[in-house]
Amino acid sequence: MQFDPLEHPHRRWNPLTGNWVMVSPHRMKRPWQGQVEDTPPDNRPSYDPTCYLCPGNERTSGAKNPNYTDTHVFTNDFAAVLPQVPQAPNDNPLMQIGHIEGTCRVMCFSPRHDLTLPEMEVADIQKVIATWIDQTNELSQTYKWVQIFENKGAMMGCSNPHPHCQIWGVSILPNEVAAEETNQKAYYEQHNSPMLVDYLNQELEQRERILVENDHWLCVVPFWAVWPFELLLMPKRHVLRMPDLSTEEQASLADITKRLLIKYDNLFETSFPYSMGWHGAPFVEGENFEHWQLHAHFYPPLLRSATVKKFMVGYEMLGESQRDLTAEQAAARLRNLPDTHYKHS
Ligand code: H2U
Ligand code: ZN
Repeated sequence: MQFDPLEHPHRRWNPLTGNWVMVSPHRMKRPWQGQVEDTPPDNRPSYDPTCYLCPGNERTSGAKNPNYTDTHVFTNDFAAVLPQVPQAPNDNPLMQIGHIEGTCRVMCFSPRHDLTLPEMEVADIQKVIATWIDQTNELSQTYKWVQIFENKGAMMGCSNPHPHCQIWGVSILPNEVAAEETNQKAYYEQHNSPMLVDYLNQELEQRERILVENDHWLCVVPFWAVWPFELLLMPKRHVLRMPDLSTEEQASLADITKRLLIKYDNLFETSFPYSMGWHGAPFVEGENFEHWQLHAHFYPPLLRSATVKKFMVGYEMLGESQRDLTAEQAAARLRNLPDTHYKHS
């Protein structure tokens, strides 16, 4: 019998994290139901007087939002990390305590309460990217890691539908990033080339997992995806960090972001929930980070419809992640969806 990746259970390796994921494609033999389940209609007003992110409104802290017109950034009133923390004793190897300092900011994408990124104009998404770059430049003066992330949708624990993300600056490299640092560095030392640039070139050759691309960006369902419709977005050029993007690459990023998020919304004709975030080279004076490639991860929880999510339980908690739909099948489904948002078609 010959091995067929569309037929036989197998494991795939994630070279960024060093983890394996189990793929069970034979289970996909079941015909695709493709049903679209009912979700409550999304009829938000463009301004909500009770929203703590809308312009001019008061937040829990008593602070008042300015009448901002594009993006707006403020320090989280309930920040998870603080700029100054005393050193804790760390003398018990089984109960170690690590020191961390940092700051948490909230960033509104738009004054419009009713919009989401895929429904915003490309020019306005470009302003979001410009603010991400300004914030990264500012926070990297103090912190070695700047994490930009968006939790979208109640299913991902997002507390407010007003389009926003969070930006944390921290004094340490968190787990996911530390693994990416170690693995990209080891790959570079062995191959003398950045891992994700080599990977990107293979994806461009094979063209089996591409969802959308433009002159400067490539978006794929990564070979090692865990979440059913997980995505990896990367510049086609070797770029270490977001502030290194040219103006043209930023405009092009706004374009591809809108296109990929429209595909997401069209998949189940719902405002698609996800956690997304950016990873780039850390900020440490005098250290070489040539092994890094800037990228964004998109982790959506949905599996089969607007209401059926994938649970990471059982074998996944106790053994390792598992999926049925292959990365290639997921990419084809997304690629074949219309480029016009379902609300406007
Ligand atoms: P989500 O992205 O998870 O929805 O978080 C929004 C953040 O907004 C959340 O971390 C903060 C919460 O602490 N927040 C304020 O800073 N001020 C407020 O008045 C309410 C919420
Ligand atoms: Zn609002």
